Amino acid sequence: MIVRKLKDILDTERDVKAPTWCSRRLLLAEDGMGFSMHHTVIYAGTQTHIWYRHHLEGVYCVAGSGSVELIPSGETFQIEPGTLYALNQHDEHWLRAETDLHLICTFNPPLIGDETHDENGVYASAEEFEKTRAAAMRADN
Ligand code: 9YT
Repeated sequence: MIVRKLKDILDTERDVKAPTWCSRRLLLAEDGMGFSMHHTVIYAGTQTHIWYRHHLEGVYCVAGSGSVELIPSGETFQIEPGTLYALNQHDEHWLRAETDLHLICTFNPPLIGDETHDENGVYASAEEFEKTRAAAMRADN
């Protein structure tokens, strides 16, 4: 069994920080569950362009308020505690936070490490991520 506490991963390599959010990666691929699970905070007053071409993501709100707008249709859904949205079609979207938005996010396939969005709001596929990580390790040696 894996037991892990949020307080024990804060400010470690599992606490990934981006300009509009932080993502505390409670479960990653190496944990062998077949999905990753994160406690993510989207900062109040921000908007983030997201498009997970290589992943499916389920998002469950536990605190705060905001909205998700589908691109290109503009269809918008309010997010509040108790709301789930699932990007079951790799949906491109804007995520907006009115107050700090606390979200439990699950990814299939699981994230591997410190993935962050590229200029299109995309996380690299597992293959691309491992290739980049191996190249960075080679450059370090
Ligand atoms: C809800 C969402 O997609 N936020 C961006 C961060 C991402 N979910 C993550 O890696 O936790």
